[in-house]
Amino acid sequence: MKIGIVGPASAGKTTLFRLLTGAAPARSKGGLTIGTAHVPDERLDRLSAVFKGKKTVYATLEFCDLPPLGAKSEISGETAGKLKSLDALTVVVRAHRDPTVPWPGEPVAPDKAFSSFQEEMILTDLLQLDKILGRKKDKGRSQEETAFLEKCQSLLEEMKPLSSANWDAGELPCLRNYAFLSSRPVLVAVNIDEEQLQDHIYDGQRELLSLCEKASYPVIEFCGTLEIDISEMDKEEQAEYLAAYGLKQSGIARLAAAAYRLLDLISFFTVGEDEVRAWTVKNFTPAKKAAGKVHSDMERGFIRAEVINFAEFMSLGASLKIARELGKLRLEGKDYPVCDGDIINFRFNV
Ligand SMILES: Nc1nc2c(ncn2[C@@H]2O[C@H](COP(=O)(O)OP(=O)(O)OP(=O)(O)O)[C@@H](O)[C@H]2O)c(=O)[nH]1
Ligand SMILES: [Mg+2]
Repeated sequence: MKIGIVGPASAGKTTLFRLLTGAAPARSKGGLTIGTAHVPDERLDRLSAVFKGKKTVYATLEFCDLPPLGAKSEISGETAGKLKSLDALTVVVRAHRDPTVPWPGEPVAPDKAFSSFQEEMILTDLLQLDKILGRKKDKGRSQEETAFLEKCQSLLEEMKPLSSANWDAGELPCLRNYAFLSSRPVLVAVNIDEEQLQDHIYDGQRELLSLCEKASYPVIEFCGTLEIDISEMDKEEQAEYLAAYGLKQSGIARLAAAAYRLLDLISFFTVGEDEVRAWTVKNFTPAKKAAGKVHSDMERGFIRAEVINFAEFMSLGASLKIARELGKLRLEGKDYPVCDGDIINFRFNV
């Protein structure tokens, strides 16, 4: 799962990418700069404290730092190709007013920058759709497919991103197959300054939030310079610093968590003295398949999953022994849909 960081020039894309991916060196693949980000998880920290795990392994996400869009957020053919290879997009827009950071042209309010991007995404799809519909050799297209393409066309002509529509199970294969840009899940990251963070307001905020609500895009406001300071502090210092702004989590932690949810990903945990670890699966993954994440033998020889959810585990005094004695460790079969926060011990036999 890869998430592209995209937006106008100098919006703070690379700053965000570096904050998310930390010290790990970026890799380059297919013209993309890729880095791995940890998904902070307070539950995992607490489990690690309970089990005194020698190692704590967080869930990860891959982010890609992209070159800037055109002066009016135009998406070039080359960029469109890159964006289509990604599973979700984080659009960075600038609200901060630091005069030492030059704008690429006239200053653009964040809501305007975002709506330009959305329009460009829709226009890119319309162009692709025109080509598809005009293609002679595809005259043999099935009725379902034609209906799907027409539905796309009417949505796009109303300037609605394809991600905003409801798609039934029959349409989903088409949606995946055509990979239209505006069908991608989108998250909006607004780069604000400290004063705007303190006052909870910036120019264009109301308009931006309303646009994003309509399209069901989550919005994360972060202050790039402040996040750099925070990333250099230890945990205690971080907490104090954030509390002074009335925040519980850093913008980076909020963004990583939002990206995880955006991709419909959940975490289950395995616990032990050696390692306390979060594993990533799609929501509703059956237990047997989830076991395969940990080890292929566990999937092959799957017998049962011993499960307790994090919240219940903590409410029972954070003890597996007590949970077992009270019969609260459920034995689940191969089709059990794993839930976010499940602590699982896979029983297997190979
Ligand atoms: N004052 C201030 N400056 C910031 C903030 N975030 C980023 N910058 C500065 O803005 C400039 C551009 O930031 P980048 O992260 O390189 O932006 P970018 O979007 O990657 O830029 P391009 O890749 O050139 O399009 C740099 O000088 C950053 O130090 C912020 O929150 N506040
Ligand atoms: Mg950059």
